[in-house]
Amino acid sequence: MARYRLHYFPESGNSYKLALMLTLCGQSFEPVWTDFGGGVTRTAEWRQAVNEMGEIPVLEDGGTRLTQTAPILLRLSERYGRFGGESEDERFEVLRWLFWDNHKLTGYMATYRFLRAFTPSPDAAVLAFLRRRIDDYLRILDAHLRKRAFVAGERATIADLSMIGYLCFPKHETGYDFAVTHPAIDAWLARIAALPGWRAPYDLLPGKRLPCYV
Ligand SMILES: N[C@@H](CCC(=O)N[C@@H](CS)C(=O)NCC(=O)O)C(=O)O
Repeated sequence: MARYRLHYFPESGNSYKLALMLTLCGQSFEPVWTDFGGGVTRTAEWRQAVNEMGEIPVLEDGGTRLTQTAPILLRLSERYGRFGGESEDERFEVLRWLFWDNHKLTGYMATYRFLRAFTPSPDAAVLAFLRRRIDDYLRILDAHLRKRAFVAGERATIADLSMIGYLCFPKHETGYDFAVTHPAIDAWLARIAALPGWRAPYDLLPGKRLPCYV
């Protein structure tokens, strides 16, 4: 049996963060496709048996179920000695951006993309509100990346692997064409895609997809 089992659905950028980290660390995992669109993560049974927080992804590590991508990325980084901060300042920087990503970039981008692409008639005012927030975050990130190759300096870290989670999906889903609007983000995504072993989200996360409305 595989050491790692990843409960995921293909459109989940949070799942992609873990799938990519494991892959870049040379680890395989058993993919456990989950019927997120069918509402399984909202059921009391699933929450009791798999994740009390009602969220995907869940990473089974041996017999232990782990949730929340940021601490999981930290654990894997320590375990494999890859993509961590090397100095105290770099470790602080990694944490600083992981928190920002969870609260701001991923938090809003995941919600925006899901509403925009995977729900049949999203509320235009809600979409506009979310987009204004994301535009601000992307401006912040683009400015940050104009001065350095990766988020915490000149090497890729788990902060990068977390922050790209929702930015690597096709542009018709995200509604952003970074090559046109955010050149520093676009160049950074290309640097990440050049890491040995990198794979795109839908290559790493196979299986039945949600209906896409855009
Ligand atoms: N902070 C969590 C976020 C996980 C998350 O929001 N996952 C989404 C799917 S990608 C989810 O399950 N959402 C269900 C909900 O918000 O009700 C993490 O990093 O693992």
